[in-house]
Amino acid sequence: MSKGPALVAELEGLVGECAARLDQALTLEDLEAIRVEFLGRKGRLAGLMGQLPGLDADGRRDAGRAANTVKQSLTGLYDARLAALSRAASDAALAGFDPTVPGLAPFGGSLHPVTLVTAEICKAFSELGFTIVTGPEIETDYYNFEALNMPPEHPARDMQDTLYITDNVVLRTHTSPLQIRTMLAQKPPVAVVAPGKVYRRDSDLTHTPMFHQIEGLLVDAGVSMADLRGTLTAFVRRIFGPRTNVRFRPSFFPFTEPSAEVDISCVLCGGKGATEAGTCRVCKGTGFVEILGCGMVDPNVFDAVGYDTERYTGFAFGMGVERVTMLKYGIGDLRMFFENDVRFLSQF
Ligand code: 2NL
Repeated sequence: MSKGPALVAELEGLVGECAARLDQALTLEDLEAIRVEFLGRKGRLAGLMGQLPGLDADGRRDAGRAANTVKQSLTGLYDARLAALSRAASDAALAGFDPTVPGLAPFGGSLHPVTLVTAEICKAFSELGFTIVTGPEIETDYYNFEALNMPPEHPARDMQDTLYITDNVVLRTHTSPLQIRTMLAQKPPVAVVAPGKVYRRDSDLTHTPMFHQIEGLLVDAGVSMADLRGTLTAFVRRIFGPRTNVRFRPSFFPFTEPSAEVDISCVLCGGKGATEAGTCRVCKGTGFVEILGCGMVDPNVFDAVGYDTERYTGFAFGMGVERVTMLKYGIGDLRMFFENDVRFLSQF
C-alpha cells in the first residue's frame, strides 16, 4: 500500500501551519526560529522529505513534486514576513525623527588671537617698509646675550631668569638674536621685524614661561629718535585707532642707549583716567598704558656685528604680543590664551 498520498497531505499541511506561525512572529529572532524549524537542514520539511526513499515510484513522484511546491511556498512566506518585519523595525527606529530638520553646522575653526594680532602687527610694519624675519627658538649664548651687550656677568643671564639647555645653549629670551643674525648677514640699510615665541623662567598670574614677542630694528645713516617716535606713533594708530597718543618715558635696556618705555593713551578711557564707573580700571586713572620698550641701538651691538658706528645709527623696539592683544581686545586674564577654551577662541 502506497504511503504517497498521506505524505503529500502532511507536506501540504506544513504551509498553513508555517503561515500561522509567521503571522505571530514579532521579531527577527522569532522569524529565524521558524525558518530553522520548517526550512532548516534538520527541519520539518527535510524530515518529511527523508521519507521519500521509502515510497513506491508513483508515491515518490507525487510526494517529490509536492515537496518542491511546499518548499517554494514556505520560502515565499518567510521572505514576505522578513520584509515586513524589517520595514517595521526601521520605521520604529525613525519614529520621532524629522529628516527635514536642518543639520548642525560644524565649527570651522578660527585663528588664535595671538596669531591674529601678530599678523596684524607684522602687516602694519611691512607696509612701512620693514621685512619680516624668523629663526630658531634654541640659540647660543652669543646671539641671545653676548652680541647684545650682555656680557657673562650680566644679571639677565642668571639661571633664575633663563632656560638653559647647556652652558652655552639657551631657549631664546627675546627675538633679538634674529636681528643680530640679520645684521651679520647684510649691510645697512636694514629694516626688519622679528616675531616669535620666547622663553623665560617665570610663571605667575601675569607671566608664562613661553610668550610671543615682536621686535623691530631700523639701521641707516642718520636714523634718530625722532624717526623712532614717528614710526611707533604710526604703528600704534594703525593698531589702536587714529586718536591714540604716545608718551615716551626714560628707561633702560642693555642693548639700547638711550632707552624708553612707550605708553599709549588708555584704550578704555581714551586718556581721561576715568569712565562712568569711576576711576578707569585699565589705566588705574593715569590715562596711559605701557605698550612697548625701545631705544637707539647701543654702539656695542653694532661693534659686535661689524657695523661702522661712525656712519650708522639705528632704533630698535620690542613688545609682548599677549600684552598688546589683551589691550586691544580688553582681555583681563593672560591665562585665557593658554587654556584653549573654544568658547573664548572662537570670538576672534
Ligand atoms: C620689551 C623691550 C626691546 C630691543 C627690544 C633690540 C634688538 C637689537 C638691538 C637693540 Cl638687535 N635692541 N631690541 C630694544 C629695546 C627694547 O624690548 O619690553 N620687550 C618685550
